[in-house]
Amino acid sequence: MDGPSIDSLILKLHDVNGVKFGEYKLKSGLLTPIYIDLRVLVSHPALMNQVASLIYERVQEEGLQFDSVCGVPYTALPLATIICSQHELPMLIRRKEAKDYGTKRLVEGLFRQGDTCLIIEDTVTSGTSILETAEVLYKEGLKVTDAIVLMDREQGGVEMLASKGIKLHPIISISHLLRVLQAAERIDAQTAQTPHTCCGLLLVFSFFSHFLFLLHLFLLLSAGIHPLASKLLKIMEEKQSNLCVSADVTSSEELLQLAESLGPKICMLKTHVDILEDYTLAFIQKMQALAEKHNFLIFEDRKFADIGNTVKHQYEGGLYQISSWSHIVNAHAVPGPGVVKGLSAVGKPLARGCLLIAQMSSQGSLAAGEYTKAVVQMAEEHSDFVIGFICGSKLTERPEFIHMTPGVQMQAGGDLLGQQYTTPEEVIYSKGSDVIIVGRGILGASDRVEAADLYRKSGWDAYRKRVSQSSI
Ligand code: S5P
Repeated sequence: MDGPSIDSLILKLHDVNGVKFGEYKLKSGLLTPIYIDLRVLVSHPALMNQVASLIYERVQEEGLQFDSVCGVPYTALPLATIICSQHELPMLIRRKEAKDYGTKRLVEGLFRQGDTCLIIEDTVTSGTSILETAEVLYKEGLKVTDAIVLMDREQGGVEMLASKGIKLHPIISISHLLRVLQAAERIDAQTAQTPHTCCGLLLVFSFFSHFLFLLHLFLLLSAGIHPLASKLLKIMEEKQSNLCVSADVTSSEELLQLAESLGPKICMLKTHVDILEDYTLAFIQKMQALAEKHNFLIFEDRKFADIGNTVKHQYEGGLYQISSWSHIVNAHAVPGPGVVKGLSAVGKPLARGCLLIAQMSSQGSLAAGEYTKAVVQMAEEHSDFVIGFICGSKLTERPEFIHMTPGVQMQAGGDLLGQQYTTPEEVIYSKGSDVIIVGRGILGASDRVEAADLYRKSGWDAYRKRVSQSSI
């Protein structure tokens, strides 16, 4: 593949607004200096063909051997389709949503156990989306050794995927893209020097005064943490939110309304699907679409607490099929490590994560002292699936664990059934937790969106203050 064709492609991508500069406003309201959006390709068929050809050329140059091709949904799907159609290669489609009819397969297309599948992606930041697709393919018995990406934002994707056994072949690096655009006088030297190789955080935050804070998050992201934990940190940073709303309502319509209206304010939505009076898989698909639209994770607060074999069924099957849609679940450690092993057998191949309940917010909770210490040890021994804790305060300095705290309201106090409340400032700044979980503090407000924003701001200010002061 020659340099000139890549350089001309870069200019064309810029022409069609696939690459944007300036004070570009993200959905969250934050400003970002470089925005890459290759979804525009579908409106420019000639460009789409050019990109597809470049990808295929790279496949040939590398001499890659594979049995089928899978595009990461959705932007890379049409690219994979064109390549497979033009070169008569078998394709696989990875489903993103749980399907409530037919075969319930997560991968469509014919394949044999042990087949190798090549992954195609449009843009890579940390590599998480490629890994998520690979994990689904692994679960079906496929192998993934290589992935090709058009645009590499140079934020650790190559390294992260290499550590998981996947060789990433980028076609355009963001530094090259900036050089080409500067040479063509599309951007000035200052924009071309925008920091882009350190981490996405520096890209997204245009305020450098919080350098310590950014560096801290960057170190966390590069510490080889679970992809889901790193995804959560990135969502937090993009949306400036460490707020998880506990959507404890009993109608699915109200839950969807909450997800739609509070979605932009939160990093995570916590559900108790077993309190819904009208649960259906159609509802959960709408919920997944809202999680995608507003960029938040779903956490089903199922509190598994049985032997491994039972929790495996509870997680995967039954009415709720929790593993098919919930990014995160939680579990009590009372049964011993078997509970994590059972859940992990189902959740790990789907790139899901689990929180262990190390402390509880309710009065008289027995989850304390030596028990809590044993829970932390259990988490450390299963850090490939356990991403953190439900707890009241920071339990370990190991950066890969996320601490999430329920029992949060603007005023300390409690309810009549033993719930105890602490303020966001106390939980995040003083106790060192990372995420506040708020239910009735928001659900009981006359304006839920306004209340959510108050909690978001309070929690985030406390987080930034704490992280900025911590020694790195
Ligand atoms: O110790 C805990 C653990 C959890 S997950 N204490 C809790 O309150 N929770 C959950 O957090 C609880 O099940 C509820 O869904 C939410 C708190 O709701 P709130 O209305 O009291 O904020």
